[in-house]
Amino acid sequence: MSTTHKKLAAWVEEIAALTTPDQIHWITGTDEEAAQLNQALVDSGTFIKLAEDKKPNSYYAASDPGDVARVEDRTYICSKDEKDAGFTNNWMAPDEMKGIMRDLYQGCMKGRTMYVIPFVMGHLEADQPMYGVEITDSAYVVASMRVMARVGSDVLKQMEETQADFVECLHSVGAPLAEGEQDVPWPCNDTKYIVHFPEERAIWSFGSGYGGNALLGKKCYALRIASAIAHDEGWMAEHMLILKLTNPEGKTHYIAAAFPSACGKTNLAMLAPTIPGWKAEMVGDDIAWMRFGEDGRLYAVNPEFGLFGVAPGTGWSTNRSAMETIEAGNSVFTNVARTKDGDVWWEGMTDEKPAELIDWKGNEWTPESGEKAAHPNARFCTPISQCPMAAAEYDSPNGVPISAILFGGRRATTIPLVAQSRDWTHGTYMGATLSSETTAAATGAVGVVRRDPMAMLPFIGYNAGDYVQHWLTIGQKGDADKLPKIFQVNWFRKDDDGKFVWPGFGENSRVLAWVVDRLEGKAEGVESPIGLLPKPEEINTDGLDLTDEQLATALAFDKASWEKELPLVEEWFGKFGDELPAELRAELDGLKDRVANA
Ligand code: GTP
Ligand code: SPV
Ligand code: MN
Repeated sequence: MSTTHKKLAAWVEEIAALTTPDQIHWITGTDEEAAQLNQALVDSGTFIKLAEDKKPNSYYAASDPGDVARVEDRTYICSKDEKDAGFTNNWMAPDEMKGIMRDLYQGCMKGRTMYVIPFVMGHLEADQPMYGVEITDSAYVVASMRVMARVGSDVLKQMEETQADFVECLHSVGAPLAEGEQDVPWPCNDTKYIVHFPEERAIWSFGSGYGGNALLGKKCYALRIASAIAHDEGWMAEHMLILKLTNPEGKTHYIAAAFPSACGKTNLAMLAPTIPGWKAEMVGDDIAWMRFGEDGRLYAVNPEFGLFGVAPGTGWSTNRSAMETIEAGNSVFTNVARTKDGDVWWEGMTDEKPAELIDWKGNEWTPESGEKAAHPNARFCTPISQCPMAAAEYDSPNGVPISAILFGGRRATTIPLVAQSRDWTHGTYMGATLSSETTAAATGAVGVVRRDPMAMLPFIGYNAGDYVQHWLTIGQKGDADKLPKIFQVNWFRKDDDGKFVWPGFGENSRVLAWVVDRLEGKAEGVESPIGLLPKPEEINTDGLDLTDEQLATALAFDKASWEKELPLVEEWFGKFGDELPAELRAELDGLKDRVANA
């Protein structure tokens, strides 16, 4: 065994005996190793190398058409007690699940290499480094994990020195190869399981090679397992971007924002402000771990090292920084379209569509094809360090103090552009009742409104009632004037013609400016039943092609739509049963009164 870490050595030996790989490869993290793995992926047909003068050291992969997104219906929280998984999660008794999965894992790496990836989520020099080790039989997973997390020998060495505990992350694509059998470009299995054992801090994943199902440091560890750890230890693991915003006076605020999958976190994290004098820098684009600092403020760390971003909609006019990040190379593109000259393309990258492409399914494509060239959940996987507007703090072990938290989602109606909560409890209510139209980031129907508490519906690793209570508890622990102020936002409200009323993207800086003005006491706002709304004149619309009526539509509290919304919230709260915290019930009761009297 290539480690002096006793627990790790024993675990690797046990898994190798179960899965019977041809060989074991301990990932060191060097560039030479990456080059070898990339070449092996090209040789096996998983990767196509992109043209060096277009996207240096970058690769294209097309998944199996049935393995393109997270599989929420195959995702389980296997706590000992069913009650601890709560109503938002699938559950099975741990022993029963392990029985099923051991049968699946039996010999599942035959004909393949088993890779052992030591990694750390967050900084290696954090006060409490959060280690993990992923065992996988997918070189694609290794290539992606290398971008998304800090991996390799440095991590292993530090783990060995302290015999540190780590999260066991077991992954197999579930496609053993018989003697002499030719591999397919994207091995996977129709049977998929994404399973978490929160008490053991362990993850077992089988059958999928797709991002959130297979790069286990990301959603499985940094959200589901970490949220359970955070609940026990008094901190927070959240589905949030972290943005550093500096106003024209030079004052900096750090803002965290929770939006459901494919609802705009990466884009807001890479905001290009359209109002003069404002500067935005990115600290994180998907996950925030927040702990109280000694000064009583909440500090957020981005536990990741890379960006796994939605490709479609990312373009030179909407997200220039993301385009520059991928231009720098060292990236993996999955389920995008390819140009004939060895580059990538997707819907929304350029205003004009290329005359011909090879679509994500490998077919010849022209603008007349009538089909999308890239899958709607096509992704780029690229190092944060290459992002031209990354704040130096993305790599800080201790994180940044958060001044404001935003909750947002895709809602065509009802939810205004921005509203400030009265206090932390009201803000927790806004988060707990957050809703959004479903997107292609998970399998299943798209465009259906569902409740998505704190944008964590698919990622809460324990009982949702305990989770919202944990938010309230954090608020009780914190000092009211040091806690972040909580706001709700909605970039996706539509007019009667079905068009977005707010232009979004860089123009969202105008909304953030109001948020900052509120933090600094420069904007007064106007009370409404649902929270404090901006006065229209408090939103800077200089140079914006927006009529007063359109602004009013974006900002409006609309009584009729809230009368329709309240029964939906009532139904949602009903699902919590007696686990619904009384404070949240009281918030709903108060809201009902205010809406009725409006
Ligand atoms: P995950 O990586 O799945 O967690 O997604 P995300 O929350 O980071 O979403 P992302 O920023 O990748 O945006 C998803 C889609 O929404 C992309 O197609 C964007 O172009 C689009 N989008 C993002 N911000 C805005 C906005 O302000 N307005 C509009 N209309 N669309 C937006
Ligand atoms: C999401 O779906 O929220 C993502 C992509 O960020 S994945 O890592 O696949 O979960
Ligand atoms: Mn996400």
